[in-house]
Amino acid sequence: MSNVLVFGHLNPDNDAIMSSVVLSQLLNQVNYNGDTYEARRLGPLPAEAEKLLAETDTPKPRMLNAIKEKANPQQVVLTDHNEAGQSVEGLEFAQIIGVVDHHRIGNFTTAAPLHYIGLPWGSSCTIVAWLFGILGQRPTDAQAKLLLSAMMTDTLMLKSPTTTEFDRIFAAQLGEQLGVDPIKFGMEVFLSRPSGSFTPEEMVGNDIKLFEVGGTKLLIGQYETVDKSRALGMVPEIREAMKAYMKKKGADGIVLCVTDIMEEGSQVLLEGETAVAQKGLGIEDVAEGVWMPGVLSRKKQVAAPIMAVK
Ligand SMILES: [Mn+2]
Repeated sequence: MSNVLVFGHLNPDNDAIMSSVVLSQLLNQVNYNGDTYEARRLGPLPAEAEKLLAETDTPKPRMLNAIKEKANPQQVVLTDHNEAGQSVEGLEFAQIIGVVDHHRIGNFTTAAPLHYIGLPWGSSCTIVAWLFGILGQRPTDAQAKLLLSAMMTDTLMLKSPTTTEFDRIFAAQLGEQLGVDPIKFGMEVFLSRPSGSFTPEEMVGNDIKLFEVGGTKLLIGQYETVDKSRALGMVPEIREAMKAYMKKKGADGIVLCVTDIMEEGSQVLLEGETAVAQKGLGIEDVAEGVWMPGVLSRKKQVAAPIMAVK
């Protein structure tokens, strides 16, 4: 019997946290493989996650800083990511026994067979909700609440183009169980974020991922807000924070999407070596950034077209 660590990506968002927390609970509930499962996190808890965990009396996952080389490698399950560049330091020393994810597959290899559940649905928590049925379980109300919250934040209340029929079906089911309207509930979750107090550094580093594209290291960040005007009043400071973050991470370029959930679009700022991003997005590096209407999904509308540049 081993203790398997279950965790989402670096700079965790609500989906990374809730998918690891609820999946580890589910696997413990069914005594999967006779192992125990412990949720961990690779960064600070987002404000909404902290609030939801407290409301449901769910223990906060402990921080995981690095994995060390051991004779018996640490077994892990990755949720909401699969790329080493977005994962824990020392992942190469771990044995990845499972992945539950809704992202592209980077250069992913393992030595042994594994559980790999990759579905292009709107959130990793939708996949976890589906796994409850597969394993003959029904989520508790607390689990339903945690799952639904992340399904709503990851799909921007089912408005993002990443939203699928399955997200709608499971959101309706969980909403019915909880007696809430999923969209209204999602709105409350969004409004529990302290958006008014974000500093430029937090806007840049809050939700950012590293991608390798054509030999260059490109950071792509997203800051979601219900009112972009405050953020856009601080563009020079945000640009300074972008440069500093890029330097700290040793990246060549950085893209930041300031996504306005209400106006349904993103203001895109570029710093450093971003020729590939400019080509992929069909935009230029303009001082105040470029407004891209309808762009809500980093994965589908920002990262994918950049990755597709030849
Ligand atoms: Mn996700």
